[in-house]
Amino acid sequence: MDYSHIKKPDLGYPYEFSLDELDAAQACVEAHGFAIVKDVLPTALVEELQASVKEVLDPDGALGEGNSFTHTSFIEHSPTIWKMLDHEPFMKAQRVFSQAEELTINRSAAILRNPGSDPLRWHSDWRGFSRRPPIDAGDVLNRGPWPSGLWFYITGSHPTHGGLAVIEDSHVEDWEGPEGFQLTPDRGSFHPVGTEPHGHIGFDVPGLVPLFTDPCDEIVFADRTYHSAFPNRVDRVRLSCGVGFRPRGYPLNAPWPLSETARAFIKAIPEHLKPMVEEYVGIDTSWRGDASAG
Ligand SMILES: O=C(O)CCC(=O)C(=O)O
Repeated sequence: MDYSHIKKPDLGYPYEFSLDELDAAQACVEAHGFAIVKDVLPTALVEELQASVKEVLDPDGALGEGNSFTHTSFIEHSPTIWKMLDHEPFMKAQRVFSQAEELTINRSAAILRNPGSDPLRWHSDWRGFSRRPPIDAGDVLNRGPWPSGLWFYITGSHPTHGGLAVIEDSHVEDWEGPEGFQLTPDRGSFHPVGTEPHGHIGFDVPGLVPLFTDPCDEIVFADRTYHSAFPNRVDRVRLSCGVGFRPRGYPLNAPWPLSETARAFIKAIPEHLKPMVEEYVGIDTSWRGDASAG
């Protein structure tokens, strides 16, 4: 399927903002579940990030055509992304989006999608739909009211190039799914009414907003916003990375010990950035809570 016919939509409200319009951007996230902020990072840093994502995720270029890879503790392995924490325009924006003056690093990620890589299943990152005790790391890290997406598509976001798509207004608590679809039983995804409850893959969804961004732009979406990624159908790798924050002092009680790489990261980060990692818990993607057994 070719998505080159998809154009930037006119939604009838602004959803692209400059760094001088952060309050309006946050109002858009609250009203519609997403926003784009233009030119948040300098080009030189974006070029360094591109090299770092490649170096950490696929140093030998061995991943191969059609494959993608997600790194879930990128910040522990990439001193380059620490430079974002020193870039005040970026940090000012994150304080607005996380609605807090004092921030802790919640999690980080980088994704590499080679040419030919598949589209992504529609999903919400929010893990608070169920009130069960946490069964995995996502349940621990993704149950707070902070934005889920604070992404940089550092090779750009475009429907032909594995770009991001969101569903406008899907971030509200009582959202029931797009017209013609119903939520899966765990509410993590949706499927066409009357079909098996498997998360939907496809771009025929009412309310879909394809996001077009340049490499220095930030994509923000709310904790519950449903999103997907187009397949990569151009002959260039697609790279993205992001750091997510939570307000400092938020009790998380992560049940796993800090990994060796998390401890090394906390030790190595420059002194003036240490307040942002005092409450960093890292991530253990192999951790399973008791409730997962039953
Ligand atoms: O691969 C992408 O662009 C989207 C990633 C994503 O949706 C996620 O990590 O939750």
